[in-house]
Amino acid sequence: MTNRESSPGKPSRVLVVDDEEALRRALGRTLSAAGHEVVEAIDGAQALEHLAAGRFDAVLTDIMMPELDGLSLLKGVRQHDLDVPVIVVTGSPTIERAMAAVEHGAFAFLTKPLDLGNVRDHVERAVKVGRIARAKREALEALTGMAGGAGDYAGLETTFERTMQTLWSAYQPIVDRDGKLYAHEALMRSREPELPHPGAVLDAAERLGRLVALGRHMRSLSAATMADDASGLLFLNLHPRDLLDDELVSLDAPLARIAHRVVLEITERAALEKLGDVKARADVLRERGYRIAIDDLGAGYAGLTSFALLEPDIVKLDMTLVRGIDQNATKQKLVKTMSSLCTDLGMLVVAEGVETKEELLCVLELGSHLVQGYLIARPGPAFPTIRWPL
Ligand code: G
Ligand code: MN
Repeated sequence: MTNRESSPGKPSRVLVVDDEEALRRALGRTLSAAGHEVVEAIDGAQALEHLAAGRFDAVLTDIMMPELDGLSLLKGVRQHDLDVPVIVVTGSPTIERAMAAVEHGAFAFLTKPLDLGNVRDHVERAVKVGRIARAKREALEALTGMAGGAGDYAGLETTFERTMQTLWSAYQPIVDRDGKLYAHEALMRSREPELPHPGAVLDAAERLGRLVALGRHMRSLSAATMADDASGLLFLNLHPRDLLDDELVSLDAPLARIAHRVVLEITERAALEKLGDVKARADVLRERGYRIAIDDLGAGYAGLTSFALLEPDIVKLDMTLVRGIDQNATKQKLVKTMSSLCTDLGMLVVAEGVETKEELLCVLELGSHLVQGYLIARPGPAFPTIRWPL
């Protein structure tokens, strides 16, 4: 194990996979010059042999290759190593390819002609992120004493299947300025000790290429609950990958019948622009009757791509903006500006993660239309009781 372990001091090993010799060599030279130890492979099959023989810190692979192509390689890589970042290169970008790459956990998706400096920067980042992921897993394994643990593909698959059987939806009320119920947000919850948090479940689904199945399962659970409740409004979290699932826009989908009572939340944390024609998808969803919300607004993304792409009906302010807002002038200014801009644009603003009465008074004063948080109700089985402290 020790000789295969990567530590920050060692040169990083990068596997470059491309059937085009001139390009492969040029990439190899660039990356060697940047201090990486480069191993070249002429196709996916050869790459898998290298991966079986030793650990890499990053893989850079072409998509179109004879024998085993880049996407099959991406799937194969995950059976050997759940952490190594894979950068996928393509000559002809299509939404389908980008989708498949995302689904199988590609770290980045680059289009030819390649700018070698840009490739070098991506590899640099990939190596760092991969090392963080590995260190995190090693720490987790040491702490939980799970040899292999979630690092073992077959084991992870079994755990994930078990998790799917016990997943349930908690609901958290979203209320208006008078404390009256406006909607419930459905939140994924797991009873599986090895994947106890929604983040862990999503992470496993992503590694296993099961995001689509997970999204469908959660939507059907919520659809069943909401069908019993004749008029309630449902907020539902989508993974960006769900946006590209045809089942989501299908008229036969479990949720389709109550689409006019559903607000789909799409997180601003994701790089949506990578996902192809998100705008067209959002338009189809709106045609079906769904409304769209941007989730976690202000959680670190500076740009406003998500606004332009999604034209949301509702905006949810990230709880990092809400926490302690009564004590923080910068947060107050930001929330005030966002609330008034959104109001002008006809969008409703939800302040998430309200925990204290002071925070509640403050976000209402600054113009939030709706509020959600532990102060009002913790997420729980359908449906928790609302406490309104004002
Ligand atoms: O990404 P999204 O905004 O959908 O995540 C909501 C998460 O935040 C849920 O897991 C929910 O349990 C949690 N949450 C909801 N209200 C509060 C709150 O008032 N405080 C904190 N810390 N977490 C909250
Ligand atoms: Mn949410």
